[in-house]
Amino acid sequence: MKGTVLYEVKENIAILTVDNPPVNPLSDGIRTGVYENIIKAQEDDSVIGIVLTGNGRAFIAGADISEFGGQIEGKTLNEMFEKLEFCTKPVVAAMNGLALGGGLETALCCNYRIADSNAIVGLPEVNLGLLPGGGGTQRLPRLAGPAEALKMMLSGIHISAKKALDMGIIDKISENVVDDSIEFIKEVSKNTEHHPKVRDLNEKVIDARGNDNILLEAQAMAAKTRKGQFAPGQIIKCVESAINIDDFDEGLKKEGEYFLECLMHPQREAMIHIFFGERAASKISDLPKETKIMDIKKAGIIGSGTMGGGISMCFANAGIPVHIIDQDEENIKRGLSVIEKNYDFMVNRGKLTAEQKDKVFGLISSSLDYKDLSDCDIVIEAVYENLELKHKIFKSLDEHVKEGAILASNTSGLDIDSIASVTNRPELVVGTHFFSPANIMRLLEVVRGAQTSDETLATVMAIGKKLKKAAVVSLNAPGFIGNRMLFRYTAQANMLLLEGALPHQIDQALESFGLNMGPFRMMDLVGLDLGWRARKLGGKESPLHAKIGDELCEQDRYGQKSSAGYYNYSEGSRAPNPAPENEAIYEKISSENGFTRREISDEEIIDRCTLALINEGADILSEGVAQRAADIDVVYINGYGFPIWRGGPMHHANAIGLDKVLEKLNKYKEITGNDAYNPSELLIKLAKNGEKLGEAPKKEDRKEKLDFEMSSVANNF
Ligand code: 3H9
Repeated sequence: MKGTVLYEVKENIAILTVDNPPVNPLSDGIRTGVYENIIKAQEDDSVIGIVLTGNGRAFIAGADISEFGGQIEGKTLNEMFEKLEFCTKPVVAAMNGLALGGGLETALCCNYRIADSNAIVGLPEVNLGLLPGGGGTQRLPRLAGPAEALKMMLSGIHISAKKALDMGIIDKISENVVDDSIEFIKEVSKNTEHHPKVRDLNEKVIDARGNDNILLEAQAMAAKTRKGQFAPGQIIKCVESAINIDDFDEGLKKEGEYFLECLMHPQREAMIHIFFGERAASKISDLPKETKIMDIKKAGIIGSGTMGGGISMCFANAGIPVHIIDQDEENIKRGLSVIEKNYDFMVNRGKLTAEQKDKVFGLISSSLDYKDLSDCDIVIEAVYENLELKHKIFKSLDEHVKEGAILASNTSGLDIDSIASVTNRPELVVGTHFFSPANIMRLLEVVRGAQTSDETLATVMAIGKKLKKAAVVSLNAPGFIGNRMLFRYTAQANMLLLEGALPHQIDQALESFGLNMGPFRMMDLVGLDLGWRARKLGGKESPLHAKIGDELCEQDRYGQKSSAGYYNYSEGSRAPNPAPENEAIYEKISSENGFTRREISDEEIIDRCTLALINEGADILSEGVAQRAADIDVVYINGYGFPIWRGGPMHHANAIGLDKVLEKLNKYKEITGNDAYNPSELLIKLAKNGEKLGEAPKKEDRKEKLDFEMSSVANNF
């Protein structure tokens, strides 16, 4: 069994300590341990009460997520909760640290809750496609009121001990939870034999009866923030039961039924795949465990534009001083004022206090001189995509930045080895591809060059964790992981347009599949002119899939920036309006290129665009550019708006079945003749063996990596 519960008696109080490092989840050994030790304490006549606490930094981080979907051993959570709640002696939860999910639910089954001032509580099950199925949906509304409880459960937010006290979730804050809990039991035991149970506190739920607004507001919140997800609706139904059903156990029973539906739902598996996928992504298989991690005390950023500013905020938010360099004073002034506006916005929304803002903003300095970067431990270049310019910058950085410091590029697809080659420290050069807006987007692609050292890579991954990013390693290959997939995906969206579908139909189909934003809205946002200008400059003909976009650019339709692209935009608005005037262009380009426009179903649109992602993802994996399929999923969910509840494109492929994926690829190859649907060899092999997309093949079995010189992907960045 996993985990143990330590037992000791101090001053006639039994102290049960949950020990299951690093964060004390409720694995079988813990459930059984708590259950048996409660019986032991009850049977010991000298014991007058029980303190339940955790070892290390957590009280209890929740149910053991790795057990979901498998066979459960030992006592069940419900048996443990019942033992706690109906214990004949008073039980205090001494919440020494994190109390999340089943951890908070454990505390809610105790008579009293005393928390350390640094403790964090929350019911984040929704992030795993689940609901708080250990009584949380019935007990939290009884303490915090249904409206606040719903907000907590639908957002999955972590809240501080201070806030939990204000909300009535805990009874007291203490700097010494175990000793204070012992004293507390001794004191209350003198005055009463009746110790409160949360299940009996009905006032707040009864007050909410008949108030439809509470549930309506929750539904609106779920629709806005959790589009397409199954668990939020189940949570709301549970709270509705808590409000309307008199019998607490009947409410618990309903919760159990709704929980089971979540547990069996494919979204649960998809979301837990991402939970473990994000953690696995930080583990690099060929890095020795003892790899040294450098101390990063100060960072430098080249460029004060949108990316440079956002990256600077990430470092400052993590408490790391950061120095920005730009080539002219005006740029810096503008960049700093954008950063300050972003912080002011956070203050206005109550996400930061004015003092906190002064502190983080105070960590950002700036100047025009590369010499001012001499004491930085890492410098990240964030200027526009031009290899020559990057060469010039890295030569200068190599000259001015101290020996041993890391030099990183924020390039979204240029050759890191080429950038490293102009320095005398290629082992310290690495790609750090942040996504815009960098202070908000979680994805960080870490690009490992041919000479990037183990220490450099391990250090940058550690920085990623410190900056609260989902960091994923990519080998140095055109478009890395995300943009290479995006390129294949948008190319297919464009082919569908050429063949007869319209932008709004394609966008709507993919948005109904769960994408945050359809491809044409996205292309309008990014600007259609970037690729067009690059092709014009290079004297290159437009590839087939870019012909319509390039023609729109010829007519000054660059996307949102010119208020016209695939859609029309009114002044100052980002809302897309139909552009019927484009239809003549679509028809002309289609016929010029030999296409007879046809009706295309939503199913074909979704299939073809997702297959393009899956097929390219499989190639990326077979080249070892990504370490494992889950890394690709983490990239596409955190950087490109793929729905988390589908678990990412690779998980989606595994869920459909790789034999089905192959069948569809072959079908669309036949219909369109398009090479994008030539199935990846890896897919063919895995489907044949009845296997799934997982780890990248061993080095000797890998396909040759895509070449920067030859690749059509590289020519588009
Ligand atoms: C639940 O409670 C359902 C109930 O309502 C009852 C239903 C009947 N289980 O994230 P880290 C592992 S659902 C198993 O790197 P941090 C994690 O995989 C649960 N393992 O550290 C990692 O392993 P490894 C509700 C878990 O400091 C290691 O611990 N609870 C669990 O950045 C360290 O994790 C949640 O959703 C777990 N519950 O963050 C909380 N939690 O070293 C989920 C962690 O092998 N957990 N591990 O890679 C978290 O949000 C973060 O892990 C936490 C720590 C904030 C706790």
